[in-house]
Amino acid sequence: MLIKKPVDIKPSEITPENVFRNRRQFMKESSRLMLGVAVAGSMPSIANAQSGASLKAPAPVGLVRTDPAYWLKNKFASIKSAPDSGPFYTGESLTPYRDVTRYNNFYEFGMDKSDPSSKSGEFKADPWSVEIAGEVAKPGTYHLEDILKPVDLEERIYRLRCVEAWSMVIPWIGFPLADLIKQFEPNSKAKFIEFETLIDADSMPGIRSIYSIVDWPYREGLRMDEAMNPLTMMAVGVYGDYLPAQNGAPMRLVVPWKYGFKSIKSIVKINFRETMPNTTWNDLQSNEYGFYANVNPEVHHPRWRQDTERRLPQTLFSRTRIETRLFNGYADQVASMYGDMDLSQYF
Ligand SMILES: Nc1nc2c(c(=O)[nH]1)N[C@H]1C(S)=C(S)[C@@H](COP(=O)(O)O)O[C@H]1N2
Ligand SMILES: [Mo]
Repeated sequence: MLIKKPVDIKPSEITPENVFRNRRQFMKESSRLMLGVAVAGSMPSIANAQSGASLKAPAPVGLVRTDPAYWLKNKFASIKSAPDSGPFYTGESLTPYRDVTRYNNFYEFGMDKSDPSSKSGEFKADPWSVEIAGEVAKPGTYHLEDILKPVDLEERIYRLRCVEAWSMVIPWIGFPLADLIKQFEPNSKAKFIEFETLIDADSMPGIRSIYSIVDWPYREGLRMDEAMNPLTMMAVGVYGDYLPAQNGAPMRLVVPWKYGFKSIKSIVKINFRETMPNTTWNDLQSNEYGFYANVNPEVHHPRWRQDTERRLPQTLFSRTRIETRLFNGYADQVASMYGDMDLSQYF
């Protein structure tokens, strides 16, 4: 019937998660081991041994993804693992890889949750360049490899809360957006930052579709202080591997205290501006989707109450509905940025 026998599960469906879990287990064990060594008094070797441990993430076989360039592969050899406490860790069960990569919103590939994974086979994430424009000292079009050269990749586990009242817990790989911003030296007029997604009708069937409601490209934006907040991240991987097309390859934004639609995928342009940019969902329906889009259980969307959420995966046997928290549980990190704002007006 509907219940999957283990034999029906292809290795490609389970490998990334196994790799991820094994690596974390390995990290834990090796850091315990190293602690012993530290007590024995050989401190300098610890850092090396630990970064050596994170080299143990073998590339999963048969995974649906865009082909990684050699340079990105090299960067993935030295990822700092997620901590076991603090804001870059949630303590909740991870949403399985299957759901993270099969239940997606990425309208460029279609409007059904399964479209991004099933209709992105033509999408190519390499070569990839990003245009940097506006109020910066170093505008230009840069190859992604050059943008990523100076950054260190790390793993962070974040909640993702969609405005449709479902949520996931996802182990991302990436770096603070602030590390990207600093490279291009924004000037004092740069008060907002605007992002755009690739438009490629050939590889993105949602763009060709006559049912498409979006005025492409998909656009999003942040206030500069939000962009510089240490929680705001650019992701280039998930579950210890490269981002699959459906999750926004090769690079997407992750803003965990805001509704998922702010976390724009497959970014090709970053524009530093003095004025607040237009954003896709706000343009489409401004009474439903604000610019700020901070997760807020007290401000309801006309079609979805926002005080609870469905934590995925939902199965026949578990239909977990949990309470939604202000700023998606990240209030300690972000509430001070909105101190004097009426959040029901600026939703
Ligand atoms: N370019 C683009 N980015 C996008 C979207 C989209 O349709 N196009 N959907 C957004 C929405 S509504 C959500 S909930 C998240 C989902 O991210 P995920 O599929 O990686 O979970 O991506 C966001 N980023
Ligand atoms: Mo969403």
